[in-house]
Amino acid sequence: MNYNKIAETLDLAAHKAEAVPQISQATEMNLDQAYAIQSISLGRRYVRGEKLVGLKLGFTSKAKMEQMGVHDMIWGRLTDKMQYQPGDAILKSDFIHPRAEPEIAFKVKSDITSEVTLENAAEYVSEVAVAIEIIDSRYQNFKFSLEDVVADNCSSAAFVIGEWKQNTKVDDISMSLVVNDVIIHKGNSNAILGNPWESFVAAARLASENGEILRAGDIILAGAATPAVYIDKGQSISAHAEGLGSVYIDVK
Ligand code: OOG
Ligand code: MG
Repeated sequence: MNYNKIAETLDLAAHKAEAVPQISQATEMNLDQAYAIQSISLGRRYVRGEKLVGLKLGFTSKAKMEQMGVHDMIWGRLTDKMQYQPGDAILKSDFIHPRAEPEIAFKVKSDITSEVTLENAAEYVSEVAVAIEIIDSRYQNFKFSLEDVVADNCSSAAFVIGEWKQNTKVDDISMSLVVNDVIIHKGNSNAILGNPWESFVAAARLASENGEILRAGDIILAGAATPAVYIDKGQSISAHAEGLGSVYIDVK
């Protein structure tokens, strides 16, 4: 398998906002290979000047696994170019078929070099926030196998984080995704692995298993609590989380 070629195909698909066929239809690929392709394709972004700012987990809720027909948690990388500020507008033309989902974000307090558990996780987090993740599969029809989506950096495309808050509860809180003032999806944060802190623990473990160190200031997106929704020009998208407030982004 030509890892570099596949990484290039996926990176260019994202860069040009043009969908490509699923890799797995032409090439057999296992998960390790898919993560290796993700890493190479991110390397191309770093060469263009993008900086790694954190990690995201995906398929941490049943709602998402069922929506996408996959069965396992995945992780991907977030860069500074993907980050927008609250109230910014994203350009639909920069994406292929973007979807939005409500998320919880953690900010890493200090470099993580030892094991994180549910008991000590809070010591490694300075702040938490509500977030919107924009996912945009580079595959035609937003259809993929688990290996395909991993190679495609887990559909990561953009994200926006609301006001960071200290010492604020993120487990068992209600969350919703709103489009133009209409609630599209409602859920509870515990849909994320039973407790979103489990996502932070998993991110720390996956990072260290894969030679990434989570550093002070890094952002972790815990995974969506509800299914994702297609978004379109002219819409205003917001995510709400009980106690964390709201964040919004416009689509132009
Ligand atoms: C993959 C990304 C999944 C989440 O929060 O579960 C994800 C996809 O659905 O395209 O970001
Ligand atoms: Mg997500």
